[in-house]
Amino acid sequence: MMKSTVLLGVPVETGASQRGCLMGPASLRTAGLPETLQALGWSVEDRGDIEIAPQENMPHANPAVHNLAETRAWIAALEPAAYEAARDSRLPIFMGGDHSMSAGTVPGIARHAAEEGRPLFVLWLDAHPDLHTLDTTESGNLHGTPVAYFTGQEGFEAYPALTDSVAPEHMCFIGIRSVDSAEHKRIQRLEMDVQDMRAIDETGVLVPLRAFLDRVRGANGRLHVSFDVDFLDPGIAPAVGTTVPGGATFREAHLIMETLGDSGLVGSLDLVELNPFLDERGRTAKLLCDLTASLFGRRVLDRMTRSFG
Ligand code: 4U7
Ligand code: MN
Ligand code: MN
Ligand code: MN
Repeated sequence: MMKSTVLLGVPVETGASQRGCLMGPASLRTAGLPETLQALGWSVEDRGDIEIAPQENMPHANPAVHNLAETRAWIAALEPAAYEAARDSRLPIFMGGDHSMSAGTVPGIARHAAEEGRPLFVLWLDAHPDLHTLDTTESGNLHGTPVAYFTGQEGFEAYPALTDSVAPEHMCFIGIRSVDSAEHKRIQRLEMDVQDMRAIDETGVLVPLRAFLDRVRGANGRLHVSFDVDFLDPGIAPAVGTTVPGGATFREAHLIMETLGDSGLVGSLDLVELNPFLDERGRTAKLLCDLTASLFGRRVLDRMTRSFG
């Protein structure tokens, strides 16, 4: 288990407005993700890409909602695959694919955490909180719904029944800069730990990150990190359909990943929303690969840390 990872490709794009995320897993492999992790001393088992069967159209009371049957099928396929990947390795990576996939990966990880008797915490690195329900989404793009679903909110009768949810107080969002009004109300009602970009400007990334990691450690929790490419500033990461200006810088993002790696608390990772059709000479895929390397222990100079092992 020590320094072992499972890679799972999730070529889903039906949750996003633009096509292209389907190519995300291939782009991450082409950028050298498996070899990068091996060079850092990790054993890597690539389980290939998950597939779903073609789906019949499934209507919803909210007429904006589309690709509901596909999303439902992805969640059903991903929950057990994520559970098994967490059971079989120290730190599995789910290579997306749009963010609707986290509605499957996080519940699967939550089931494994429950079996270990540990609470699951989730760090959501994203420009958006993805807190819509099927009733509140205006775009109908289901990559905007995973957090509301896996924290057990109402309005998901059309998604598979949740076995294990994540407590809203076990969430931390960093990088937020695009929030719809229904999401804003939900954040306030659930009193979630949401660090917007203004907070990052004011304190830097380490103040809220360390406070969150202390909470995870104090609860003997297990941490899942969900990394949406639009967390990053579009100037360094153009390969995403939902760019929002004013995102995390190169060093802010690496510092987060390095600090997460040093903590030894991370048990699973989503890399989502990479749209290679929009990339420039593979630079976003390579950046994601390097950020993952920082989480998996790549350092400029060694330091005394807990880390892996
Ligand atoms: B992503 C949005 F309106 N909130 O619902 C929506 F701003 O996974 C965006 O974070 C959702 O990229 C973005 O469509 C989902 C929009
Ligand atoms: Mn385990
Ligand atoms: Mn997202
Ligand atoms: Mn986003």
